[in-house]
This record gives sequence, C-alpha cells and structure tokens, in this order.
Amino acid sequence: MKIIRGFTIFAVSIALILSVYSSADAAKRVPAASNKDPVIFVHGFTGSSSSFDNMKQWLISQGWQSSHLYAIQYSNTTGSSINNAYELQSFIKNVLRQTKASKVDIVAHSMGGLSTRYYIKYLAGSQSVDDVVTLGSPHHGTTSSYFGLFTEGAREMVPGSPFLNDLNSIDETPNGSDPAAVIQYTSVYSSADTVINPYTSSILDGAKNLQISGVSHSGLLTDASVRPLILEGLEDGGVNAN
Ligand SMILES: [Ca+2]
Ligand SMILES: [Ca+2]
Repeated sequence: MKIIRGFTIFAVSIALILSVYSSADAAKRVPAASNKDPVIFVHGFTGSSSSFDNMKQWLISQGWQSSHLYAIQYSNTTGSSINNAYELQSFIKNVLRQTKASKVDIVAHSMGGLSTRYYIKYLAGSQSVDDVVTLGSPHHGTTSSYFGLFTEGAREMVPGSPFLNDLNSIDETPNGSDPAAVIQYTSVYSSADTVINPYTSSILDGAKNLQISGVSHSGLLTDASVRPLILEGLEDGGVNAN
C-alpha cells in the first residue's frame, strides 16, 4: 500500500512537472501573439501591396499572426495622398472590425508615409493608431517629384507644396486623440536613398529618426539591417517628442 501511495505521489509530481514545462514551452513558442496590434502596410508612389510580402513573412517569424498583417493596395498609385488617406481609413476600419482590435500599427514606405500622416492628422487615424514606422518617406518632399508632375501624387511631393506645408504645420507627429496613449513614430531613412532627395527630407520632427547607410530606397523594404529597427518601432520603441 505504501509503495502504491509512493508511486502515486511520484506519478502526480511527474505530471505536474510535465504540465508546467509544457505550458512554459508553449508560452515560449507563441510570444504573446494576440497582444500585438494588427500591422497595416502602406505602399508608396507606383508601389504595390506585394512589396511587403517579404516583410510579412519575417514578422510571422517574429511572432505575429498572419491574420494580423494587412497590406493595402491603393486604387491610384500615383494619385493624391489625400484620396489615399480616405482609402486607408476604410481599409483600417475593416481590419479593426475583422480582428476586433482597437488600434493598428502602420509600416509605410515612401509616399505611403504621407497618406498615413494625413489619415492620423485629419481622419479616424487620430484614435485608431498605436505605432507608426515610415521607411524613406518624403516628409518634406523630394526633388525627384519633378519627373512626375503630371500626377497629383508627385505634385504633392514637391518641396514646399501646399499639401506638405499643411501636413507639416503645427505638429509633424500628431499625438492622436487617446489621452492614455500618444501615437509613437519612427522614421527610418538611408543616406544612400537616391529617390528621396535630399534624403534628410525623411527627418520627422518629434519622431525617433534613424539614419542608416548603404541601403537603397526600395532596399528599405527588404534589407536585413532595417528589420530590427522596424521591430523596435512596432513594439513601442518610437517616440513622440513634442
Ligand atoms: Ca507630436
Ligand atoms: Ca504597437
């Protein structure tokens, strides 16, 4: 009888150890994926939602659920960032409904950073965004826009355009309307970016500005050196300094 009782205690102990081990192991394998905000990817001038395929796969490897990663495809990829901002607004509204999340994070490339900021400054983005990461965005315009002046998107990107002056007035990093959580911004840009001219156009007042070198404009979407910076920005590593 004593032996049986001893064996029972032994078996129960092993079971307990195993269950503790397996739940700890499970927690390690799925790093709180459900706590991560859905990520919206916003492409740039003549860009496409598929430019983010690579980055999506990488975020999945970092613990994001694939059902939390959404890349918008604008209907007019050379059109006005104001129209794009309205498209972004309805896209994000659908994502919030689908995921039951209250906020999203945004990763925007190039001109996508402008529609993102317009959406936050003037549309529902004020209450629906947590973190923003822009990659090579022409926050203060680019002289390369002169080559595309027959498009509204390029005209808005002329340095000193009425659109940019308005977007950059008062606060380049709108704080949002949630008193409990100010929207945090990270702007990643490269000194080797020849599309954003000058590349310092990407410096966003109030944001965490991260200058890197040796990465091209489109390389910002895929280069391994950019990824940890994106990750940091998505995990509350950005700032809103003013
Ligand atoms: Ca601000
Ligand atoms: Ca976030």
